[in-house]
Amino acid sequence: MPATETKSWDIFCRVIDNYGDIGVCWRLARQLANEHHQQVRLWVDDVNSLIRIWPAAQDIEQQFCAGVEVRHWADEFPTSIHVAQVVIEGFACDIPASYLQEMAAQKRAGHPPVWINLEYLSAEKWVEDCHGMTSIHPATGLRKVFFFPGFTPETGGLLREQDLLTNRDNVDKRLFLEQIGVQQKSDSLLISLFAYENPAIASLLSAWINSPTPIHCLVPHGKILTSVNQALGISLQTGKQWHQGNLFLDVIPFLTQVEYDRSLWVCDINFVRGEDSFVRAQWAGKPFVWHIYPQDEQAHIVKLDAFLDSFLARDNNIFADCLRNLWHHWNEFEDVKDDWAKALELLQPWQVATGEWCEYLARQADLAAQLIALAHRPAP
Ligand code: TRH
Repeated sequence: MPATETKSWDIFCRVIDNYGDIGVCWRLARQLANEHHQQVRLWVDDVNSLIRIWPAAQDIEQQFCAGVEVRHWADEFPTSIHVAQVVIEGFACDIPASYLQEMAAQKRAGHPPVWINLEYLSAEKWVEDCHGMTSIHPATGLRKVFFFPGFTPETGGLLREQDLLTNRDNVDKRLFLEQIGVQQKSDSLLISLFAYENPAIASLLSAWINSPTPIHCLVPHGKILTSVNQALGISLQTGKQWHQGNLFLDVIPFLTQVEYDRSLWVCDINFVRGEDSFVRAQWAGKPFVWHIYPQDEQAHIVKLDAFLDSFLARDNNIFADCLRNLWHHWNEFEDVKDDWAKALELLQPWQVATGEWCEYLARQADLAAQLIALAHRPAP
């Protein structure tokens, strides 16, 4: 990769809930700093959510971590902050008024920052039309670019580090599982289970208990564990194991973001949610089931279908109906026992399709590279 001029970047991240907002911003910050040698400052309003996915971070106002300057974004924004050359609003969060004033001052001085709104991920068609659109801020005249991640070359792409696929292919499964304290049951299908609370888990667990193939499920501490406990009438905690019929459950600790990726690489099937884990499951290249972030008025179901349409349109997927049913029923809290049984019968074509989908995505420019290109493009 040709050397890129180093620019200063400010990334602003408001944590709405869970770990996806910080998950995406943190990956991006690390990649810009470490792979593209950019000078990156990440402003996050909830440092504890960062610590959850990156325990080396500390609950302090200012620190350097993994090559990134991390600042706590408090209500009172410091006045003495120099505006970066590139400013990213994570998921349409509003940057502080005083910072915006400084940006306007930079514009008046003849060097306005590149101002980018990094949007949420969606496979809907309109994303291609809106990606790269700009608007002029009425009060300051600053130009803002709307950057949409996505699954086609007409979008901003997906976060993908340069060595991601090589690291994935070289992972030492036995060693990694040992490191996280898991001993895989022999001949079992290894499944990672990350999802929101979901009553449909009762039917899935029942299918797994009665499965012809042994199922070894890794479930992290969190929302879906609550549903698992409710469904089974138990109270499993981190580090505990549970076994019934052909199901072996391991409650594993919440992993670092790097370890979490590895867990997806070594599992045979991954249940994921939200945005960031959903993308990482696609890079794992293994069959996955998506619990999409629920939105008002069922907007998320439109997004779910948009993704399924793209994913399933690529070739003659004999498992298309089966996958649609499984994903829909999982997201609509319905019984998934029969869907699961069919999906297992079609595991081989499912594996082929996820592998090919990953290759298709990997041929596209990645999100950080596209941001770099945007940041270095001469101003219009
Ligand atoms: O946590 P999520 O549900 O996050 C979000 C937020 O809810 C957000 O508001 C919403 O807009 C968005 O979804 C769509 O799911 P996500 O995006 O997968 O983020 C989880 C992060 O946690 C991801 O970076 C992976 C990381 N993670 C770990 O680091 N260790 C773990 O053990 C696990 C299970 C996840």
